[in-house]
Amino acid sequence: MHSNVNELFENLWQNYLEVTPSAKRVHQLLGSSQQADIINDHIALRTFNLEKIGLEKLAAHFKAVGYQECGEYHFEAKKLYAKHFEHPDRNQPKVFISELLLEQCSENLQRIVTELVAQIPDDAVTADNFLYSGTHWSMDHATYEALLAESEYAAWMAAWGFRANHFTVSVNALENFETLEQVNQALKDGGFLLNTSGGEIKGSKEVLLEQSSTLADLITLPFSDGPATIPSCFYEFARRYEVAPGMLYTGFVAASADKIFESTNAR
Ligand code: OOG
Ligand code: NI
Repeated sequence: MHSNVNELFENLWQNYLEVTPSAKRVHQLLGSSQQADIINDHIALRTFNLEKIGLEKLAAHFKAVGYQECGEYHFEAKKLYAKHFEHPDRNQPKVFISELLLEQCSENLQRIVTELVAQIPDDAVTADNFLYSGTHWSMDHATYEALLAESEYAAWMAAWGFRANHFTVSVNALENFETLEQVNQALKDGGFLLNTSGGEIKGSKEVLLEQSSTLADLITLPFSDGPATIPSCFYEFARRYEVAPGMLYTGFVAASADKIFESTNAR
């Protein structure tokens, strides 16, 4: 595991860029000339709730660089459970980790996922690079489609594996924009497609957090029986409101998160 938080995030960022070419263009569009105002509010990772690779196994890598558990979230319809983590250094991004609750899924899905996960070497899970190691298995296109028919989340996870599925621009820190509406307009003017599930803006000032996101980039993945183009990763934008003077809300909002997950849906 990494012991340096900045090193961990630099690796997660480079790995995310490999499958999210639009991220660079987002920075050009939103950042000031020096780009020093692009601050990450949070990142998110996904997994399956099998003992070998469950949420806590991912969390251990963040705890090793000083993160602490801060909140938990339930997504009944999507069969997901999540926690968020914060670093004592408020400038470090928050971390949102979710897991698919396999016992609530079909036997076929459970069988497919168990077979994929069995191919991960035990020592891969504690290795420095685990959180940006991608997949440890090969999969054919029919298997991806079978997962997709039941759970978009399961299909995404089987295709892309362990990596940050999004980074999130802190709108509060931007110099050239004040509101999320302004950010969304600039993105649309720049040709980006936004996730409109639950509206372009999820949340409100009342729940202390407003969020929007792009639709995931479309990237060609080499399945075992040939390449296919599928959604990879996306970019999110978050504006936080004060809970007290000078103190921004640091949690997440389950109803909004439920819609953000859909940024990687098939289109
Ligand atoms: C995480 C979705 C939730 C947020 O900010 O509420 C989220 C995911 O898509 O894995 O990122
Ligand atoms: Ni997010």
